[in-house]
Amino acid sequence: MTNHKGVLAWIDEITKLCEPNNVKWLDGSEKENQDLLEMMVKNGTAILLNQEKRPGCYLFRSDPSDVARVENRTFIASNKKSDAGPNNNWIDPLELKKTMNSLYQGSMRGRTMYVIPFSMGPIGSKLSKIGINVTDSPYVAVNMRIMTRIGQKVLDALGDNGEFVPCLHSVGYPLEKGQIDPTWPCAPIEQKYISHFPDERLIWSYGSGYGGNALLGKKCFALRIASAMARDEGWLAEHMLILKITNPEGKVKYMTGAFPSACGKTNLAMLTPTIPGWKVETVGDDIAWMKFGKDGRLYAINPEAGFFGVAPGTSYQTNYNAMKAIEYNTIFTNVALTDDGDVWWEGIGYDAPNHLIDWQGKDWYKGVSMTPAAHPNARFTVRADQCPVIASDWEAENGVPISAILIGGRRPTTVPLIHESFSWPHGIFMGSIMGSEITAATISDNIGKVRRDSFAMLPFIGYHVGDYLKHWLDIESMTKPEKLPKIYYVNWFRKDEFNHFLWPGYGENSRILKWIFERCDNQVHGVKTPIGYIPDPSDLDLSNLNISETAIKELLNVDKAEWMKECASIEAYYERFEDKLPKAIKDEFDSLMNRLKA
Ligand code: GTP
Ligand code: SPV
Ligand code: MN
Repeated sequence: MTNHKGVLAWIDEITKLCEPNNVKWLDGSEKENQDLLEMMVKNGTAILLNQEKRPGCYLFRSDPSDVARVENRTFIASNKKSDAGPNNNWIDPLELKKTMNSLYQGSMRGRTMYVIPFSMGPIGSKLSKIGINVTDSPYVAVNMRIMTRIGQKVLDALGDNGEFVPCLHSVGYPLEKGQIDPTWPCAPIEQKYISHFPDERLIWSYGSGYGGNALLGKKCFALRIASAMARDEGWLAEHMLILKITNPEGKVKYMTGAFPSACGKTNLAMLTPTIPGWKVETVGDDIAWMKFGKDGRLYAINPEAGFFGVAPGTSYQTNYNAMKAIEYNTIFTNVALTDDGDVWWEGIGYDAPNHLIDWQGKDWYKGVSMTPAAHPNARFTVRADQCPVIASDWEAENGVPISAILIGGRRPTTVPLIHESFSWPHGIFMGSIMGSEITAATISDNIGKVRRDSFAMLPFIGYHVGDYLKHWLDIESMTKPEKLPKIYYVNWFRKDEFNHFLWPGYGENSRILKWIFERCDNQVHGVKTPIGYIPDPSDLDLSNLNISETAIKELLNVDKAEWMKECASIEAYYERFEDKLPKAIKDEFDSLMNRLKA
């Protein structure tokens, strides 16, 4: 319990507004977790998986309309519209609160309201921040327990007057007397609101129970609200993995990587190197908070405590460490169920059995059923410390020092396997022009189409994208140039004319990490192209890799005509910034054009 007057007053206010049957403060204990899971198995919300094959594992199936983040129902309600910018949906905060207040009125009737104090980052660390999540979804409660640090310890760290971010969540499905509760209650799409009030550091989410819409510590707090805090306080809140890499001589570096949703962060963070003697360990797989240390370097912490990872495509071949992590104590959402109570998904690395129950709870027959058995955005939720390669220092109180920042996305053409920026502003320019095919991680009619996604933050910046790029540029003046990480643009997804990936990816990406590692130490040179430095193919470790010279040539190809077309598309994207495109970015764009024309 707590004597924090602000917390108590807020909980009181929400209780009066949402009218739950009960209010339950979560203490974070194992017993409480077991009780919640048991209750959900009993009422049919959860399926207990085969306890011999998957001890401590549960399966949930969401409503078919509630399977991913909903970007067109996500709002940044800043006081000024111009602070939200072209990448965000904006509604006047007063108007939005009015609409949502009437939705929240009695929205928890017939349900229990869970109060979940949580810490983003290790409890009590100076880099951490505290939130209080109020939710009427027990599914959210058990997931928040994995994804963040929750319970009484957090209230103790908060004390009587510490700062917290109020995070209100309701599935938006009040139960009147006698009304039957569906297994996945949620509201219709036009009533869903994933709302952020960055000026008052407040989150209101209504109508969805899935992923980033509902686990409010993740995208809502650790990115959208935290990015606004970071801008004000001089740090960075980013959609980035954090990895630790050790070379055969035992030298360690840390790298972060910004790739859009379902573009390979979890995989890179847990990679099993295929080159002998190299080791990769995981610090984080989705979000990095980076602040300057006393030595002038950027240090990153992973504010999360678990992984909410994409299941399809995850196999012992592609991501061994994730597969080991999810052998026990894991929550699966929207994967397929085998007849013997295990899980299956497309790309799990072995054939489907003849019969499955698909993610919608329907019979599925191999060779007959035409739809995927698992939803493409099916996910697992697992504690970070279950990952066999979690770095021993992943909870380091002051974070880990970053040597390189990787950025990238799914680009079938144009963008080479790897290129390095000429300078910090050029690296920020590279981040600004990042593009990627839209994936199933968001609900969209445009899946597969390339969209610009600056630093993989398009749906996650809590303010204007132009101001965001300016903040990245301003970082340069906060330290000495040699202290800044180098910036690299990678693309594992370039394809040949037959639509096949040219690069084998996954563990083989270690070869590219090695080049980056050696570039950071000036051990290899870069070949200058109009877009940045690329490797001399002879500096790439391709030993024991079955790849043709033509493929390597194509992977590293920088085609001026293709890049001129790219520039036209970048220019169109920049037009949306109106007067907020930083001059340094425009200068970088002009320089690129000049280099391409030369
Ligand atoms: P979010 O959790 O949505 O932010 O996604 P993420 O960026 O962590 O992506 P993740 O690592 O889960 O990968 C998403 C999909 O991309 C999976 O189906 C992977 O199998 C696939 N993938 C990851 N890395 C590679 C790669 O190097 N090459 C190829 N071809 N596919 C990859
Ligand atoms: C993403 O979409 O980038 C995710 C999943 O990591 S979610 O938590 O739904 O945002
Ligand atoms: Mn993500």
